[in-house]
Amino acid sequence: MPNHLIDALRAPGAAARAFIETPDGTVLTFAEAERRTAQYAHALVALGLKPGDRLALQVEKSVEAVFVYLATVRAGGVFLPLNTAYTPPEVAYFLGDAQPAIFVCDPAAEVALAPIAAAQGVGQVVTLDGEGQGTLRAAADACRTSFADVPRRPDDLAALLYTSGTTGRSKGAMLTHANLASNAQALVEAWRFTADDVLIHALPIFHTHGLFVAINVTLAAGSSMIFLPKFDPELILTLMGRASVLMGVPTFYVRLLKSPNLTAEAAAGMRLFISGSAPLLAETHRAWRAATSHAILERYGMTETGMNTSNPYDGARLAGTVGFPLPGVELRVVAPESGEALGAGEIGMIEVRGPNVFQGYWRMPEKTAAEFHDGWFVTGDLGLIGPDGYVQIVGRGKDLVISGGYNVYPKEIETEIDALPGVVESAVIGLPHPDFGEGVTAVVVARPDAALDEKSVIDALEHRLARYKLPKRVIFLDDLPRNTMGKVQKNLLREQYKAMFGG
Ligand code: MCA
Ligand code: AMP
Repeated sequence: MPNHLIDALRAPGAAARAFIETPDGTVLTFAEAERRTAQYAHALVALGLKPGDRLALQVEKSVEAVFVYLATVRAGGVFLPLNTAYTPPEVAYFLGDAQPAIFVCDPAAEVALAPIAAAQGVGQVVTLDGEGQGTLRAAADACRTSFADVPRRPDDLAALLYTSGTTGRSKGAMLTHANLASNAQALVEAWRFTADDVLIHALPIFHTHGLFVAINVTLAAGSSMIFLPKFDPELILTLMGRASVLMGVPTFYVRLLKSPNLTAEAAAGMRLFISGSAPLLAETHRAWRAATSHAILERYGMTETGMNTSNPYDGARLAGTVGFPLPGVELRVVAPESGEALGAGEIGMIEVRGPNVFQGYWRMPEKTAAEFHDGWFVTGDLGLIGPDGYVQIVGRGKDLVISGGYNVYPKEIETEIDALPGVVESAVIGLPHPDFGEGVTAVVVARPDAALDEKSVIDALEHRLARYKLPKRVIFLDDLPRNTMGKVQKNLLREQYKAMFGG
């Protein structure tokens, strides 16, 4: 029996070609990647990884971290990447919930995280730093360069990606080999990836966008990528001359537009600019087209589903829309109350179905059941299908802020703020932000005798929450606006403070 995902990602005839290049000029071929991932797979098996075991990883972006992802899948394991911004209390929750057999962390964080991992029952803690060095690397270097992939069926798990919820703690989305393989193949087809493509990879690799969309598509098409440690607009502009595709969140395009070096000439050799993870403003789409003559291709996805829709490669890429369902994916819009499918132009809840849709939330059958409706996954996004078939997202049914492409769930922040001495209650909202799209903002009701100000609230949250989740502003009010049912009217707060960031 084959290893379903690995086989789908092995592009025929690619062995001798470049797979991944780093800014220092190092180039590794597909054949070298095959050998390196074999070494890591042996090292992971020696550390005790068995088929179905989770491997959690919180490390800086590096080529070696990509190899650990692929090696985990080759060894039959389930890959669980964690945002490098997560604080130790956040990491403790993920390790306790997912119970990985192995946890890979930065050597600099080992002293702080190893006891946390041990307390959560994690058997092995190994290290890898941003340069690709550490105890896991040393173990892999000593291993053989060929590995017989552990057989895995299409419905076996390949990855567990945590996504926060509007209530309670984060949930692990269970993604199978078939989920990831089918989405990679659909995107190769939709975006016309070939062996000639060179992708500029500047996204983090702990989320669906940078990990599965970018890396799996590159592998499946036998393309290559220039792998940057982080987003750097000027470096990207110089690389455009020898690349063909850029994938980014809207903040990438907003920041690139600020550079005087963004010209039609600089972008002339590029084939495709893709945006996703958050809404791209129509004005950004227009400004990009005016500056470069390229129409950004916007697509729509989720951790639970991978990519659902995409603007067309050929044909009009319409600003303010996310295009059409990808091959094999079905999308409908239903009335939130009755659940009945709506006609063209009517706004309702977006639901999706297809081989891309996950298997449910890790060890949360009730939460899983609540998110499905007649076999369709309820996205929590509000939208419509236009008469021409283009899907538009018009809002969110879920209480979610998306800041620079990172999701922030207000409930999580409100729980931390409400626990602070002197706080009566709080409401966290997203306000238009010129750089991040939405800026996290906390509205706080404090007791009259409380010595609280903006700085003391933010300082108190600092070691509990990842920094991108911290409120950029804190507003104090005597009361929160409520409707007759007693529900906080966040829409009124968003309206009142909409100019807070000048966005
Ligand atoms: C960094 N900071 C942020 C954010 N990023 N604050 C709010 N929102 C953010 N997104 C803060 C840091 O905490 C720090 O604050 C300060 O900004 C500078 O940090 P630095 O690391 O230098 O930031 P940066 O390099 O400028 O990062 C901005 C960024 C980055 C490049 C836009 O956030 C990014 O790469 N975002 C991509 C996220 C992504 O890949 N999303 C895909 C999810 P302080 O100074 O206080 O410490 S997958 C998904 O959504 C679905 C499936 C889909 O459809 O793709
Ligand atoms: P995640 O938690 O990373 O899975 O976030 C998925 C959410 O990001 C979706 O449910 C949407 O709300 C949002 N999203 C992703 N792509 C787009 C897009 N192109 N336009 C608007 N929202 C998007």
